[in-house]
Amino acid sequence: MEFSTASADRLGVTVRGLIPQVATDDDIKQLHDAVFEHKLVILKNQDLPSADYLEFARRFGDVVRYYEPMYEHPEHPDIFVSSNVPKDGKQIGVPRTGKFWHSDYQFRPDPFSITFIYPQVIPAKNRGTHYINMADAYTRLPEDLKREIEGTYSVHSVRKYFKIRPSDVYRPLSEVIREVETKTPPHICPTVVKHPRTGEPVLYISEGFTVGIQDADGNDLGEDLLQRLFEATGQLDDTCSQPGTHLVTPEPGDLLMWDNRSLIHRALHTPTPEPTVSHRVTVSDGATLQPV
Ligand code: AKG
Repeated sequence: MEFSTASADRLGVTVRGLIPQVATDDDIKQLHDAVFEHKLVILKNQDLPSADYLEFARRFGDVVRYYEPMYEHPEHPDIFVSSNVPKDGKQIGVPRTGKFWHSDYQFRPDPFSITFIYPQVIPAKNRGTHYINMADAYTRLPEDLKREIEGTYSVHSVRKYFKIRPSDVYRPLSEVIREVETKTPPHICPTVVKHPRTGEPVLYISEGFTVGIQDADGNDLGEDLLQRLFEATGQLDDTCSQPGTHLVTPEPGDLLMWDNRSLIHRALHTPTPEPTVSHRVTVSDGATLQPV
């Protein structure tokens, strides 16, 4: 296995020469450490059948199946499919997923430790994913804003980006909203968490899933504070060009794995109808998020 780190303004580390099916425990440990050190690892030249992909991911934690079945791979339900390519005239998975800043499962108390993405069909133009390292973003916050959020808690919910399912057609919206709020109630987490592996403080908020901020007694601190945090971290910049925002454009054969508790991401979807398919697997290490 050969690791090469990107230049200072790029995110992550590239790994060549790994054959996941024969990876040793030491290989897995090195990769696991690299995910937490560099936040993003890109495994090059992969050609993995889905069953082997799942086996590989399982070596990093418990594979967690996404809670909404419409995203499932038809033969491997633990794989979440983002696709705009129908198979035999049928939609597989969900098109245009993740086109907003978020960390996967941030709206739940048990966010994934690592997200794996294995692109299957890559569009020629406008492809890739933007990332922000929220541990770095925290260190860049102005001191007065850091002080303002000390000891606060953020409220996360899926409600802004929950996708209407085919089975919701003809249902009253109020009923769907009630179901979303019951099944995935808003959850409250320290605004700055201590990363369970690295110990780093991470500003744990995203424009997609964070819907409120409150003090330790549960008093709402207002939308303005949240907007200032999104602004300061580059999440309101639709050009995604603020320092600290990184675009990663995969090549065929790339398998990406990243630290889902440090990075927030936002998919770049092509506005033209180019085919795109990717397979996502998520794992959990069971850690809960604690304040710094
Ligand atoms: C998540 O819930 O973790 C997602 O990534 C949702 C993506 C989407 O539905 O667009």
